[in-house]
Amino acid sequence: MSHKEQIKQYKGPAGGWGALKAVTKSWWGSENAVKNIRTMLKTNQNGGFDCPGCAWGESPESGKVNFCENGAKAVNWEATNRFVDPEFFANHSVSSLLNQTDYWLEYQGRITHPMKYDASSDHYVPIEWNEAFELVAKHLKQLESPHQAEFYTSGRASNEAAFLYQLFVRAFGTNNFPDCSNMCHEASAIGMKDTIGVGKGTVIFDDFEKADAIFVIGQNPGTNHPRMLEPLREAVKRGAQVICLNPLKERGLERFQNPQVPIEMLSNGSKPTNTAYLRPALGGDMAVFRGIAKFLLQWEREALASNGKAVFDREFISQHTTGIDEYLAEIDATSWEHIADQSGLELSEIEMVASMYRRSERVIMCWAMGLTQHRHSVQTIKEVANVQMLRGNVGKPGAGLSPVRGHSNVQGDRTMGIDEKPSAQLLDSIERQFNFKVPREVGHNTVQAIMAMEQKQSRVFIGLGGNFAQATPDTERTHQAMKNCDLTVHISTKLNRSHLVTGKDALILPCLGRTEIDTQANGPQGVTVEDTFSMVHISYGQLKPRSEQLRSEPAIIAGIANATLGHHPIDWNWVIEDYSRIRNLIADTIPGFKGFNEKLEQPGGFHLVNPAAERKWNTVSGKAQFSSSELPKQLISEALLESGNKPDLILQTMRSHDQYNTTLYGLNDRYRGVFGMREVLFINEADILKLGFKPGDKVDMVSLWEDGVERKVKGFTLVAYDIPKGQAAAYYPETNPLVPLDSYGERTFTPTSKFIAIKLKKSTSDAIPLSEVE
Ligand SMILES: Nc1nc2c(c(=O)[nH]1)N[C@H]1C(S)=C(S)[C@@H](COP(=O)(O)OP(=O)(O)OC[C@H]3O[C@@H](n4cnc5c(=O)[nH]c(N)nc54)[C@H](O)[C@@H]3O)O[C@H]1N2
Ligand SMILES: Nc1nc2c(c(=O)[nH]1)N[C@H]1C(S)=C(S)[C@@H](COP(=O)(O)OP(=O)(O)OC[C@H]3O[C@@H](n4cnc5c(=O)[nH]c(N)nc54)[C@H](O)[C@@H]3O)O[C@H]1N2
Ligand SMILES: [Mo]
Repeated sequence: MSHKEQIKQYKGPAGGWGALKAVTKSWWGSENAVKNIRTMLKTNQNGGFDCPGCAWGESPESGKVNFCENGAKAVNWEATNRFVDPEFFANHSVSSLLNQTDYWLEYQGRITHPMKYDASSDHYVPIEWNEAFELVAKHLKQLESPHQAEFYTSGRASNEAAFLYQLFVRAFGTNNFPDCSNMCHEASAIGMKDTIGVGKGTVIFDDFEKADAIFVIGQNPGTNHPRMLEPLREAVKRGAQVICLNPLKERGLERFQNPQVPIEMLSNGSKPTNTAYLRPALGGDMAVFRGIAKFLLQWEREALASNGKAVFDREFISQHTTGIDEYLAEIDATSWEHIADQSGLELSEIEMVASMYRRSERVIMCWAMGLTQHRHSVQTIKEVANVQMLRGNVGKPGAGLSPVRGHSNVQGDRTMGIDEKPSAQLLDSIERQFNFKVPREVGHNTVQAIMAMEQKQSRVFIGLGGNFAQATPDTERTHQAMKNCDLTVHISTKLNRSHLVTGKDALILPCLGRTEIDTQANGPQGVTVEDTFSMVHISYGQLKPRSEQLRSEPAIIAGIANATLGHHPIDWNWVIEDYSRIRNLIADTIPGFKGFNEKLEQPGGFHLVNPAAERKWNTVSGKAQFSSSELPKQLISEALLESGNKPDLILQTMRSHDQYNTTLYGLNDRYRGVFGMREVLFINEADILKLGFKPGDKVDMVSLWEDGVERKVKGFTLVAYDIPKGQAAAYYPETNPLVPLDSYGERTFTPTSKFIAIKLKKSTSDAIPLSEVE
């Protein structure tokens, strides 16, 4: 396969014919096409299979087949016929594999056998499952303290796998649960818990059909949650307002259609008039929402003075909330100048959005990484919640807060207890249920885990899925931290760079993917997941496993647990014979899961009750809490400002249309018009000229940070793009070496992947040649 590098503007719609064409192409490119199509047809249907793509949910009533281009890609990618078997590893040393691109590594196919790293030959060699489990047990038991091991989870793990994993790890003695959520929606969980008492979204699918306005903030659903385009399109069609806040003109968000209807477009212009697309500064959203609140307050005062119609929902505020006076004082204390300056918008634009918001009785606010990967993300999300509470837009039909989750079960994993700072309630419940003393110390999150490995305090790393080495910030430093370990273990489906950044010992434990039939002693097993609307449903794999050697995630966890702890606190091998036994344990331990196995029989699964959606507030005061945080004085770190080292640009790192996080399906980003390459930097044409370059030039990027360490990536092509001046955008994970490990969100420890101060230099290297696949 060769790749032609090309930049051309995308003119078509999103989610329509172009999308289907891309899927069809990937189907016919796959040797498994017929089987995959069969799998696709069962995707997301009742009693069928949960798409491993994203966490977007479906209406349980619809029962219709709904899949999207990227779900199709995810399924095809897993169902490939290509193998990474012992012979592959015999032919390729680890050092030689390290020279390949991430794209090449994953493209090699499914890992078929458990493998152990042999340092003397620098090759992975096959190992028997039981020996692998014994090796993990040996390392874990050698540690001076259970807190010297890190147990990572990526959000694709099922509820059953996650529950067993956390039980094993806590029985082992630690809460060291770094997880992908730490890099993702951590701020949403913290901000919402503080304000409305629960860290999950308050809306369900049906609310989208009832909303008068839907905000899409810092999110690119055309690529990352394509099934969300459908309810957005429906909303515009029935006259609801759709308001997007995104510095990039995302074509996939601006234009969407399905094959049956003509192009629709989100615009500020003439037609249709019920949409708006505003482009704030990176990190400017808190200021935008403070501005909306300031307009609402002004109008509320005018209404009070003239006996006009209230703007605030005064009844909601007085019955359900505390802290309004402090909050209003904080709004008054924030100057219009500060708001305009930090938001990157004109006040007239904020006024327009505020009036659209005011016009609507029922408003949903959706957001994703554009809000959560900043230093002040918690405050930003609280400000979004504040604005919603001013008009009672929480806990009523068609309204609410909707952090749109990423991985298909990232929300469920937290519900199951994958949490480095678990609630006392959860720990008490585990202690009661399983009769052992659970660790009460707060464990490590992702950034802390890296730091602990860096300092050689933590010596064992186990990853349940994911690609820790590439998804995390400060790549060079993180890789060194992993190499410091005595043992690294990855439970994975496909080869990735994390497998090549080995500890002294290293294991790859290959597992079944969600597309595959999982047969245990009592027959085929299903696993459950929780979507972004807190719907829990069961999923059965449909395809024959790629290799007889593969084990399920629960079986691998049980194997490790059994070798390490024996029958403590449960008989691990017995529970995995039939996953309904695991679900019975969940039912007895986790709130909301009573009668778990029975509830799953309902078509579409069941909804986990969200108290805030019923206006019950799980906060200290028992009320929803307005929070009055000051706008940050400036967005750039103070130390950097003082150093006088002025950045050329602020960079955000994001996803292309052809990737799933660190998994690259291809080198195209259709909606953004980039083909055959990923080392590109989107930048305003005026900035290109101002910095003395021309479009198409190759540059190196250096990030600026307080520690003065030079972090650099090389050979990026400048692409003139419709992006506000002073900003730039590039793909993750290629740019992760630029994100300093200690540049993270306040309270969240989420790397600030959407706000990196950079300087450009004329490239010192020719662009790295794109690796030819095969
Ligand atoms: N196909 C596909 N689907 C996926 C994934 C994937 O990689 N591929 N990943 C999954 C995961 S784990 C996640 S978390 C989600 C991620 O879903 P998204 O959050 O949509 O992912 P990003 O590509 O990071 O896009 C961030 C968007 O926010 C905008 N943005 C950046 N900074 C700011 C800001 O400061 N303010 C505002 N208002 N906007 C900003 C960017 O321009 C971009 O449009 O998608 C999930 N679904
Ligand atoms: N710069 C920057 N960094 C970021 C982000 C960003 O926007 N910018 N986004 C962050 C976000 S939101 C997230 S969620 C993280 C993602 O971090 P991770 O979840 O760690 O990364 P993924 O790329 O999703 O993991 C892909 C790997 O998972 C394995 N895998 C796939 N399916 C399965 C399965 O069914 N079971 C098992 N056991 N393994 C499987 C495969 O081996 C594959 O290589 O990255 C974060 N990092
Ligand atoms: Mo994510």
